Amino acid sequence: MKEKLEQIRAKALEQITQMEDHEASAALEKLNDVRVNILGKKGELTAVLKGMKDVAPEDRPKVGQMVNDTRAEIEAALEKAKKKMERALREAAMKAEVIDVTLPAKKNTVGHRHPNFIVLEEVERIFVGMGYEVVEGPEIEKDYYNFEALNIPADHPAKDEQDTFYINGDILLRTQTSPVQVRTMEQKKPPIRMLAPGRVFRSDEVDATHSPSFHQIEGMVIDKGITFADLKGTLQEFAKELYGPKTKVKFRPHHFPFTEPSAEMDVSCFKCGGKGCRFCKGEGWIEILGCGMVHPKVLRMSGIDPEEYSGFAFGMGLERISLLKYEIDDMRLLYENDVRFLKQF
Ligand code: 2NL
Repeated sequence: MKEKLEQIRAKALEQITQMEDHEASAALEKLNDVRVNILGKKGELTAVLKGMKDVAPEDRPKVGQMVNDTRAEIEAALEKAKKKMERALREAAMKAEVIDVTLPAKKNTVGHRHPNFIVLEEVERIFVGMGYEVVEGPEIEKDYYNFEALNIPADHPAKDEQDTFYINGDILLRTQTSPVQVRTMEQKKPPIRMLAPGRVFRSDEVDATHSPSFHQIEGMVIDKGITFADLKGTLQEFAKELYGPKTKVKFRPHHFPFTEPSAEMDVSCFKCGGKGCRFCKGEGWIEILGCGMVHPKVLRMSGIDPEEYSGFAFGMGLERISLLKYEIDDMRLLYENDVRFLKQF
């Protein structure tokens, strides 16, 4: 019995010592195997304990003591090895997680203001300086606000499904920001001095100068005694602020259903000063906006008496102004938002 116990003890301690050379996580598992094989229900030491009935009664206390001592010694060795392995595991994990505080910090990549936004803020600054209020409105509109209230008849080519995104027969994606002005006229008594910038939609194929979603800035002034002279003076001032004090403007007759009379405004080429160059295609002039006196029918439909009040309005494409200002030759670049492109402006 004594030899048997000695043999179990020696084998167990040897196995445990061997384990310490193994990779820690595998060794922890094997350590448990040792525990089960020796101390477990069917373990070797347990078997010895079960054999006690064959030991002479007078020897039992002594043998029992020996079994207990052996068990305690093996348990202590197991516990010690387990602690050692757990420490090794923890140290390995800490090593793997080590933070190198001398590494350079991760670069913080900030974006850049979009050219459209830079131009929008500039245009807003100019008109706010002249007492205008910036007003926004819904991008999904009623046919009434987008067309009818602007004196655009049902059979007008702009109303074609080819040009306008319809949600249904009555609801559409606005094709201009004029509905914002109509809504303002319905709600406010003149004087009105407003700027209506925003996203608009037209069913266009994407190319260097077209996109199905783009931006417009419209403006409108309504008060007693507003004339075409106010329109001209205002827009001339705007052009000088935007393109420099030497800028000249020229108005050409045009037609819009919502203004009468209507005009398009050109500015003297800000590249060549009007002599004619590649930029203005030899013209010396560059078209930048459409404008006119608000049609009396449009005023009346929105509840403003055209006998008492008159006004002017204008509209420009934001992308067009950005492309010209920054000499960008393809509108698609404005929608890609590649920060390497945006950072140039
Ligand atoms: C263009 C021309 C224009 C307007 C927009 C307007 C709005 C109301 C009444 C009358 Cl509520 N007019 N807006 C007037 C003239 C021209 O835009 O070429 N835009 C890109």
